[in-house]
Amino acid sequence: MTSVLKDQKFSIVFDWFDQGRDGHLTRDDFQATARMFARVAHEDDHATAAAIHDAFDAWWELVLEHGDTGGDGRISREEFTTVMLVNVTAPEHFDRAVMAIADAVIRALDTDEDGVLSHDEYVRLYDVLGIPREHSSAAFAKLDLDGNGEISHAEFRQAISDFYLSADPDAPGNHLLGPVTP
Ligand SMILES: [Ca+2]
Ligand SMILES: [Ca+2]
Ligand SMILES: [Ca+2]
Repeated sequence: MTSVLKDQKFSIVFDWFDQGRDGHLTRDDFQATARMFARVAHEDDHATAAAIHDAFDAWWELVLEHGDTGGDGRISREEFTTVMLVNVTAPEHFDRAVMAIADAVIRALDTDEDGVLSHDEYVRLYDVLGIPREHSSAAFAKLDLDGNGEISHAEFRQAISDFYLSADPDAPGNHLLGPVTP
């Protein structure tokens, strides 16, 4: 198994984070992406918004410290896919920079506070992030691993792990952001 699939998934993330659409990632891009994610939180829920911003700050610091091999203070696509593979998804970094966002997002999406995400609760994430609905309903079906019509905290964490860590083309979490075809 090569890392072609992972490269492709990280490249999707790169395009998603490149809010300035200039082909490089900067601190501004990460902060803009954090603001977009923080919109899932209720306007009074400052703790969740802060957790999301802290995690994106940590992610950016990792990317800049370990990934800016060209030393120009911004991150090219190649620098990003490499630093994601080598550093950000390493066990000592992944929870703080990536899973912390997932945990905050789940709390914000579970508006009825029953500990699981219904279809309507889940697809609101995609609306906030600007991902088309046709992808969100397909993703919900794939990520609901036990098929009980709800996405549990564990199922969502598994999806995030699959997406960022798995080189398996059949991993359900590959569908997190829509179709992936290496
Ligand atoms: Ca660079
Ligand atoms: Ca719920
Ligand atoms: Ca389920």
